[in-house]
Amino acid sequence: MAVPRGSLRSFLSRAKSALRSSISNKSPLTLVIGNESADLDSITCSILYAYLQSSAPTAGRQVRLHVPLLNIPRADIALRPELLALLPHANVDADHLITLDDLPDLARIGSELPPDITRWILVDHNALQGTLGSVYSKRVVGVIDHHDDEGKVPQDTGDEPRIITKSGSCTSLVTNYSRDAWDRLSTNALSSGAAHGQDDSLADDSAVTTLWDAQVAHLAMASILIDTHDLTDENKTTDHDRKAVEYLAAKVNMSPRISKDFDRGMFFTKLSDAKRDVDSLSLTDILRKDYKQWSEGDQTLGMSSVVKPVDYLQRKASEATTQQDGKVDVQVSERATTQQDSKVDGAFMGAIKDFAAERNLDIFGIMTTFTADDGSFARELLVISPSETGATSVKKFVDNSSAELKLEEVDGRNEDKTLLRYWRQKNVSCSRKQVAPMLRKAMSMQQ
Ligand SMILES: [Mn+2]
Repeated sequence: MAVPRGSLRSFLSRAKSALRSSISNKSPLTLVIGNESADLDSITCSILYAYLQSSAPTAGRQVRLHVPLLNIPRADIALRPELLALLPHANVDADHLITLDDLPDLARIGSELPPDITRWILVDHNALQGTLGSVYSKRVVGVIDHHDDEGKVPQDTGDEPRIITKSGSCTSLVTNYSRDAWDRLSTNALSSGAAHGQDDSLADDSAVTTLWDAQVAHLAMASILIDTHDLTDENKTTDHDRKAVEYLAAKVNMSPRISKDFDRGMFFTKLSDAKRDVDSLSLTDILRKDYKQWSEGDQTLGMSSVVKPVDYLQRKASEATTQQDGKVDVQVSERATTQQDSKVDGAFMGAIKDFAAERNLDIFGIMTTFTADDGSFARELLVISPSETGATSVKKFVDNSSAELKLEEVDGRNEDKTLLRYWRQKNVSCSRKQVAPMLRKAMSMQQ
């Protein structure tokens, strides 16, 4: 079933009710899902893909309603201040978003949402992880992604895309893939008068459809700007990203109502400031905010990406332990951007060991990014391993990758059977997208 062209807001409401009725009637369902870190990129590219493919015919393909699914529980939306800052620009409320809470309970999901009625499109990852992966990975019909190809999606995806290529943001790839469909949608809406009567405050159909386009364009542009530092990060920005931003800026400029107030630099700064403002979050929430997990054989790796240095996290941990009620409401000072190179202390070590133990991890890695005192972009990598096999994998990783990553040790020891390594990562061009595969390779060498 194709849906008539409407705003993103009305599309998300329709998609949510379609999901509900598919679950109760066992009727066919197509889902578009980003990765389980559910960063801004994963969220926006799944929504963009679902919105455009649900409304716009692509040659040779049946038009179906696509449901965009955030790969997190609803409560975790609150951990993403940059998303909350962005949603008003797209005229969407957090309640409109569709999350894992809208699926049946994971313990019964295979019977309540049988795999054979589902089709899955993966965006911003190319191997479905966890429970969803074990139940639905054979039902993946298409992928658009910018991570290393894990070879899990069949080479021939028929009418559906199989695009896996390097770009700063996956949303750029989805934007570029969808531009013909989007342009047809804008034109069709204008000629058919589909928008008529949906927004009385606007003078004519053209104003309505250009407004809807501008709102969707904001949503998409946000991730590309965040992932490429407003197209200035040379290590990340590709032609895909530049091309997509140019196209999206044109969509914004088509709307007289939106374009008069739009300033790309200010838009980027607003989102970037929101993303870096984690002072109100607890240490555990900061670690959960952008977290991914993988299994290799019988070992499990978890990795958190964090927008503050280890020193900041250490102070969060020690302040948390001095709070009677366990709530962190003390502001950690912005000395945080200064790299202190502190040794890892007891409170922090305890907190990250607990985090790893709760998830049964063999290796837990934390990658930090921040601006150093001299204004340069800096990275750190910290790894703990509470298991013997994990520790062996970490040593292999060090042998194989420390030269490439230019790791400089800040702290390293074994404590109560837990191995700890903490480095400055001088090769700042490698993010989790590169470092996780290096760790996973070291893990798989032990199988
Ligand atoms: Mn991404």
